Amino acid sequence: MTAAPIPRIMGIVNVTPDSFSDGGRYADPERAIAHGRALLVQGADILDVGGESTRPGATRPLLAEELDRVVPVIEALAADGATVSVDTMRAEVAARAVRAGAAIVNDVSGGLADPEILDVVAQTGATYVAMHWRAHSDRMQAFASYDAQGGVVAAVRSELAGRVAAIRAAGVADTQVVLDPGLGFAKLPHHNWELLRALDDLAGLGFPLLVGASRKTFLGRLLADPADPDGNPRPVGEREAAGIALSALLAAGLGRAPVWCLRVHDVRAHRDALTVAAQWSLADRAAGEEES
Ligand code: PMM
Repeated sequence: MTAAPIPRIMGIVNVTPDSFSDGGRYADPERAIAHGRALLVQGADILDVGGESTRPGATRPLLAEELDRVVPVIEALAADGATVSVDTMRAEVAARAVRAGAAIVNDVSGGLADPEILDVVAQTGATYVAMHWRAHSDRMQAFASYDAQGGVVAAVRSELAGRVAAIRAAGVADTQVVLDPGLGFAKLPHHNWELLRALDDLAGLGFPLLVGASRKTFLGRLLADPADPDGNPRPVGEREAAGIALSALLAAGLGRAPVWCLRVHDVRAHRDALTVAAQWSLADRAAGEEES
């Protein structure tokens, strides 16, 4: 048995006052830079710098606000030698971020929010993460319905294939592209679990996969207190262990396909989980060699 490669870790640096997962702790550029540096020490391979919160219901920042948030942070972290990704849906932000040193454009809209972002990617040669997305965060949950298209896995696969066609048409090379199922974006909890169990279907499109599950509501719902009559999800700060378990399962291949990258908040904890997975596959390989 050949072991799947261990995923890369993308550490999250949200330079936003209103992110659901870290509550604006790194909204100030200096704090965001310090946080990014700390994530590198903890073992991040990539730092994902974002200036727009995409939590359900969020409203969009102005372009100038987004630029002011992310550009100085990207400049400083890229100057340190980090591989930096910009989490943006805007072509202008992507262009300025790549000029500031970003190597990856992480577009949660897969080119739907601002199609010109694909031209920026084509011209700069940046790696492009195209996530499955249906609408902006203030109304995306109204689009969490997939029954008419044969279920969530078939729908996400076909909609991502549509994005791939647009990405190619803009002149982006296949080697630049990474796909992402978009957990939590226009998805109900069961949709996220179905996608996680069928990553092989999405891998069938022929591109590396990125998965972002860290601290999301579907984990909070899974962990809801059964005694709570309102069924409230476990608070965001108490979901980390579930995310770490998921990273370990995905690294062990239980999503039925290798994952190229995991997007996470607590880099050290997820790095530990992946170190265990790597050790496990080394032991598997040694056992295989002994048998042969
Ligand atoms: N999730 C969020 C933001 N950006 N990017 C990608 N590629 N995939 C994701 O799942 C994703 C993302 C929202 O989570 P956050 O508010 O914790 O950053």
